[in-house]
Amino acid sequence: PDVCVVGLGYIGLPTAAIFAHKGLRVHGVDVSPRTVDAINAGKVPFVEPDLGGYVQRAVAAGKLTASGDPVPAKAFIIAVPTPFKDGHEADLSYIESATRAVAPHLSGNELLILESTSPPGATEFMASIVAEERPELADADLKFAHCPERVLPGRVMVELVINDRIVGGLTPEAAQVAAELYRVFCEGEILLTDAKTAEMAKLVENSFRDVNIAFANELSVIADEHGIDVWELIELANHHPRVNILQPGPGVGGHCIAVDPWFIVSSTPTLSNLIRTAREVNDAKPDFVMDKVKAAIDGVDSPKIAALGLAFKPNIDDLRESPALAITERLSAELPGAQILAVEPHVDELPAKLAGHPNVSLVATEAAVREADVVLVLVDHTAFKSLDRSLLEGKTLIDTRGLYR
Ligand code: SAJ
Repeated sequence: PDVCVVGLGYIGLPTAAIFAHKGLRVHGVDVSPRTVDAINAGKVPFVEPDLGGYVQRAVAAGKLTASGDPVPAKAFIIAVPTPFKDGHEADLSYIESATRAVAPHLSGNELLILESTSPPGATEFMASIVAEERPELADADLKFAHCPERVLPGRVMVELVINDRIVGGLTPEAAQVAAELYRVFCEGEILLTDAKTAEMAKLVENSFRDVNIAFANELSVIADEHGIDVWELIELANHHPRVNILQPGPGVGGHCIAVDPWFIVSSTPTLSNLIRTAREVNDAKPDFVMDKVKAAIDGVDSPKIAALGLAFKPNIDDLRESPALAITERLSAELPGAQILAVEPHVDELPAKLAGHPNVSLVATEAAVREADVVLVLVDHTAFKSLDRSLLEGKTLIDTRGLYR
């Protein structure tokens, strides 16, 4: 094949599919047999708009295949997870094992790209693993680059094509060759740099957003203390030509913004005070929401709480690192005498983390609101906006998203 993509998740699979769509021969690799089988059958194991069509056509055209092991290719793209360990340090073990799996298939002139979001130095680490596995290739022409993606879940197939792209090489030549590869489908600008700057650029982008959301979340707590409406406050302040405050919520979720800033903090702990504090502010927001709910049900006999939304952001079914889901779990555990009416129009059954909790049930929006004493809005799904507002009369509304203001 032209390209071998290791890791067929939210980034690897769309990337593999779009290369195949452009006519390259692509082989995808994943440790999950379920994922491999789905792809070989032309199917997608998760929800992402338009991805299904790309995969189905690429597999039917014989351009995309999948298996559990890498095969020789001109370029390898590693797109495996980089979670963090207990001390918020990045866990590079998936990158390491993917690199070790690729190493035996190298002949010496390949391009190896790390796409996984990584702490500074990870691309060098990848090269050091190859050097360890294949010392005889020390003087060969292997090229290493880091090419982070910045696509927004839900818009991946569009943003892969139109977003500008940063390509950082361990050598300038490596950056050049990697840029030529991405040019196959990327219509945005391709910006060349060194690998470490590229690694940091990705982390900095998500930290920028995290710090700005933390500002909004801190304002929401301050405004609450003053008894004023934070959404009106932000709307007014944003009329200033150089002010653009983001929206507060119940916390920050997803697998990127709540994770990536820690890679900066753990690489330079004494220098990253603002970034760390922003993370702490956002992570503390669920405590504030819990306190509000506890105050609202104080003195209410067998209270019923409608929790609107479980996803990590509006209009998706993605529950990973979702503050809404975490808060609903805490409601169930910390308020055993309350009944939790969980509402999530994008799923058909309670997620594993809530299934089996005797005081939690999955209920339709209107029914939940009718029955509840307390209505807690956790996600601003469009589907919630059409709710008949008169149903909220006589109930305590805790609206973390400002949906019903
Ligand atoms: N959020 C707020 N208030 C806001 C904006 C967002 O509370 O004003 C919350 C959301 O509810 C959600 C979290 O932040 O819980 C993150 O959502 P998001 O839509 O901002 O971002 P993600 O995690 O879906 O995708 C981000 C994007 N990064 C940036 O916008 C800088 C995306 O471009 C990256 O590719 C992606 O992370 C990634 O993979 O790193």
